[in-house]
Amino acid sequence: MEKDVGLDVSALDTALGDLEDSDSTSDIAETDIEAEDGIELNVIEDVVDEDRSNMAKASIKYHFFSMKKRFRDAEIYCQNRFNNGHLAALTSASINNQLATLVCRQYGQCTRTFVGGERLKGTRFKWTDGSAWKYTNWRPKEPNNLTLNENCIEIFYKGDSRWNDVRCYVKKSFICSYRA
Ligand SMILES: [Ca+2]
Repeated sequence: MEKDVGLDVSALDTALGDLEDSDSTSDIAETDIEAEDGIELNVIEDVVDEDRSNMAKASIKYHFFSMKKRFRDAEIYCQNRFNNGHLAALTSASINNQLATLVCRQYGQCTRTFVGGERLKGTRFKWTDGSAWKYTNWRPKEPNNLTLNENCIEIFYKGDSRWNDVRCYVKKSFICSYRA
């Protein structure tokens, strides 16, 4: 019986040691600073090349910005900030899922976020970076174009990484992409 107690104590020591190590990195403060200046999202490159043939062999980088802008202002911000910059095109399930997971993990919350999809006409949409419109990932009953006024695409409506058409002039966080 005494032996069992001894084992428990040693396990507790190990757990406390791990806790102290992770506290010393002060993750929270660093994340707050990065959020102001964009958070780099490292999507696996092979997948990007495979799915975006019009940008073949280009190394595509993604940055999440927590600051909120209207869709058009966010697109212009991406263009000005990065060479060949645009709002991000979600052209495959892999890119969609990787970006969504990275934003939630690295920013710490799945906040409503513009990506680069905008309505052309009716049910036709395009990506602002010129990527082909092939893959779609709408939430159930979307795009519903509520009050015929939802011409831009967001992710994380109700925390869902699938897409919602939404008003372009309501300010939101956004993801830029560009060729490195
Ligand atoms: Ca909608």
